[in-house]
Amino acid sequence: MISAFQKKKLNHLFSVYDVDNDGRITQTDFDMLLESLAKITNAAKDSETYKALAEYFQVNWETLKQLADENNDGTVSAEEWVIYAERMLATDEGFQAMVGSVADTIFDMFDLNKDGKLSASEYTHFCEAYHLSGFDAPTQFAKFMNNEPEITKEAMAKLINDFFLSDDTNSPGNEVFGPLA
Ligand SMILES: [Ca+2]
Ligand SMILES: [Ca+2]
Ligand SMILES: [Ca+2]
Repeated sequence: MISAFQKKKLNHLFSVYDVDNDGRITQTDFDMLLESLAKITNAAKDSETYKALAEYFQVNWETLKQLADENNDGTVSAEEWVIYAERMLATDEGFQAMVGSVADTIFDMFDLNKDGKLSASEYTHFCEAYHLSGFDAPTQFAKFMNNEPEITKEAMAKLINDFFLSDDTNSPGNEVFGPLA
């Protein structure tokens, strides 16, 4: 069972994925993410980078739809999302499938200078691509840094782990996708 606090975080993440704010996750949200990411990484439509990104988002959306769209209406509601996440988070394999590889890929996408670390400006790009708003990204980023100038992949994995699994309301990872409402 997930706690009420974990559920709150999952609902927050749902709103992150629901880029166009229509209350459900659809292909459109993934298309919008693809476009903002292509823009930030300067990937032209006919480039290999763009094709790889498009393929990545398509596979992700198809997988999510297959696993979460219980009523087969082609969209994932907030309720379906929480049920799906709760099921995935219940086992190590599920956690890896839902979170592990995604976190790695997203880190690599936004590590724009490919130095294996995430800087405040790279995190800001991440927030822009996901349309996270209502807060100052560099200030937010500073909360995660732990006296280091940048975040390593391992440190980010720990933050993301805490986002999904920690029940400690003081965990810095709780706000890795922006402050909780
Ligand atoms: Ca949507
Ligand atoms: Ca559905
Ligand atoms: Ca970097």
